[in-house]
Amino acid sequence: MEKLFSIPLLPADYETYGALKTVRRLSQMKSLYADQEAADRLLENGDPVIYEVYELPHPNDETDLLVNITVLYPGYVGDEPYMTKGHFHREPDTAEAVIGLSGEGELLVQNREGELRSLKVAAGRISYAGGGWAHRVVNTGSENLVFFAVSGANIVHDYETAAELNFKKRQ
Ligand code: S6P
Ligand code: ZN
Repeated sequence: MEKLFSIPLLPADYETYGALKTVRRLSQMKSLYADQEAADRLLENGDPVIYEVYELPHPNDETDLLVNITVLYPGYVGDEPYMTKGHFHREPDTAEAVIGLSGEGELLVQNREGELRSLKVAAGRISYAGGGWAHRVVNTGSENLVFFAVSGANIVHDYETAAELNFKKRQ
């Protein structure tokens, strides 16, 4: 894909332009949920899709931007709503902006010291997490939560540190 484009900000249009689609199912992130028995019960009846990420196929040189759309489905594991895995950025630890396209939820952010904050995600609203803040989106509504996320394409996703903290308040 040429690095000059103007396309609709919709998953279907991203697919038309050859987006890479990553499907995240419960079995791939089960350990992140607090209620493991509830997760096991759900998995007995299949492996629900929690979210899908659409990434445009232009080469990600370090001067580019990642401009992904995520569709986060509504649902619960026990009493915990469906959520993304969540990650820190490293090399370099740069910011990310999340812009809601439809639905509603929250952007949980947590720094490496464990401080936890929550920012609203909704259509027409931008939520910004500066460097040093791991970010996870949670669908607190009853519809699909569709959001656009933009960050530098030079980041490395650090899922491990975010999973250790897991967006929980320190005891
Ligand atoms: C990438 C950006 C989003 C997420 C997506 C899924 O930097 O933050 O595209 O990748 O929302 O979240 P996660 O935590 O599974 O990558
Ligand atoms: Zn990110």
